[in-house]
Amino acid sequence: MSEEFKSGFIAIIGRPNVGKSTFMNQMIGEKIAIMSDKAQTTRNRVQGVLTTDDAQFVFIDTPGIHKPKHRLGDFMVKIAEDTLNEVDAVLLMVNAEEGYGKGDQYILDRLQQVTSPVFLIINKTDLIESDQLLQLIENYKDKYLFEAIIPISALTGHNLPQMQDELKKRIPEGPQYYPADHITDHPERFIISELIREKVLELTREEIPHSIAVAIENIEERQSNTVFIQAVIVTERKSQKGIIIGHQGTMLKTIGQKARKDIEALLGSKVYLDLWIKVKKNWRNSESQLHEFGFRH
Ligand code: GDP
Ligand code: MG
Ligand code: K
Repeated sequence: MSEEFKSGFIAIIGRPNVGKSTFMNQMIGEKIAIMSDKAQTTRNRVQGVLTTDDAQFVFIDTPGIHKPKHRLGDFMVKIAEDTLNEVDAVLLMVNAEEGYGKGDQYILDRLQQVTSPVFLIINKTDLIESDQLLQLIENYKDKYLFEAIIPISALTGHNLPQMQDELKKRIPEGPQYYPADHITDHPERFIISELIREKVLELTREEIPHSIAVAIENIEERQSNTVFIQAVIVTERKSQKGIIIGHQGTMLKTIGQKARKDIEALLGSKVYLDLWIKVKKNWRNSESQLHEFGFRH
């Protein structure tokens, strides 16, 4: 690996049908198309990984930035915002044909809280005239301080290489996070771990510091509508482990039950949650362990 290898996490947001999946397919190639059926459902957001000779782009389809509709809504919006602050770039995709709409304002308002650079990607430019495009760019310029405004056509591939160059300029030097042939993963991992962490903090009150982490070790669909999840709660001290387990395991059981209910609501399917606890001293100081615990996504 050369010294200038660059890598970054890039969140893609935008209303349904603006062309996010088409864009991913174009960027990552036909391999990810296998996932496209599943990508239509909320429970399998595609995360695509594009690896070139000198860069790795990890694309995350961030759920929950839209106006919350259900019980989990506020939490999801919070997670989405947290995620957007942790990534190296955010791509807000809009449909060139639709122009600027009310839904966009909600998203732009939320994005005001976001510290990562935000690119406006105007997609479907093959459907409009160039003077319309210029007008659209002018409109959006006034609404938000975008890092750049990039018109593309995900369908024809127009301007995609230029866009990739732009992105590469903005992502930091970094390691190759995933093997070159790794193209997708379960992006709900992070939300699931946060749901479990939330329950631990809620139920143990002040006794457990925020220094705990939750690692999702495995997510697997066993039968058609049951998801098997193996997760580990990581604490820094043995005494904390005792508190989380509780008297005869009652605390851990309650944490598991409550988390499972929320995860079932999130995924829209039955969940079997296998919850473990590990003590790992000073895990917070180790970069590789942070990565292992999913703090990068
Ligand atoms: P998503 O919901 O944001 O993932 O949107 P999709 O990728 O599923 O695209 C929605 C529709 O828009 C599909 O019919 C695509 O073929 C179409 N589409 C996507 N990108 C373009 C584009 O650049 N030009 C045109 N004309 N159609 C596009
Ligand atoms: Mg899609
Ligand atoms: K991944």
